[in-house]
Amino acid sequence: MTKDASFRFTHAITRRPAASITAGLRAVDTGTPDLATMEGHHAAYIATLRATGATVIELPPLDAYPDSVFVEDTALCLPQGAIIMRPGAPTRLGEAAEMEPHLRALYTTIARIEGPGTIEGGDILVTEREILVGQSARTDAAGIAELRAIVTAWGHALREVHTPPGVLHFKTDCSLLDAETILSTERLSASGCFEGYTVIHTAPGEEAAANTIRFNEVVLMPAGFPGTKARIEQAGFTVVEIGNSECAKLDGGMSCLSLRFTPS
Ligand code: CIR
Repeated sequence: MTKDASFRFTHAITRRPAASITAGLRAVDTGTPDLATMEGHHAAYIATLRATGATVIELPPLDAYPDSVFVEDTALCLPQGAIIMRPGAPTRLGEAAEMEPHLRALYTTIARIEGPGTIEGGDILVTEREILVGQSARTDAAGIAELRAIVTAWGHALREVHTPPGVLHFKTDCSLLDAETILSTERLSASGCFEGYTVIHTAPGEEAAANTIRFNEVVLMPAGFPGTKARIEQAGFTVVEIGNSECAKLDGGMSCLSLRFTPS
């Protein structure tokens, strides 16, 4: 890939949360998300992306899809083109088709996971040297095989890894900080999947801080994890904290809320 293409981007796509967010999927019920609070957090997230100089597209709410604020799961955006995913959650399958026209408007090359396998963007970590994909309750072997055929033809190496049991997505537990550095929970890195990278671990008891995004000069991380924040800052990164209390009730975090890319 072009240098730093895994964390420097000209564009992002987001979608405003819908009133139906109260019906969003969750592994464990820890309370109903509050729409107004989530909208405030979402606005701060978008403002932070924009402050880096990027163009941020805000799509309107989609009431028919309670989880549609989590746009990351609908597509994988690479320098060569965008790939429309096939979400494994039946209530989310239609979200991918909703995203496709917006990517077609920006990219000349669009591919699609046709099925029957399933794959969600939350299970895919793109680094400077490879694409890591974790099987999970949402992403299966057939979905990964289809993705592999597409990205291999575009010159990428795809490596299959494992999402820890009980964790929604591979990236629930990790994120890319720069070309060499990954933030990870200890339970995920213990599998050995990040050999050859520099790993910064989330602080004890702060596993929920693992899902951050590096976007141009900043790292956006969920607010309220001082130990992990200090570790990231000590490594020289500029951190912006974003409220995530409402998305967290639906197992969502920083990466889920945007597609980040440089169209080609
Ligand atoms: C779901 O279960 O699909 C949503 N409630 C959360 C999706 C989070 N997406 C992501 O981590 N990429």
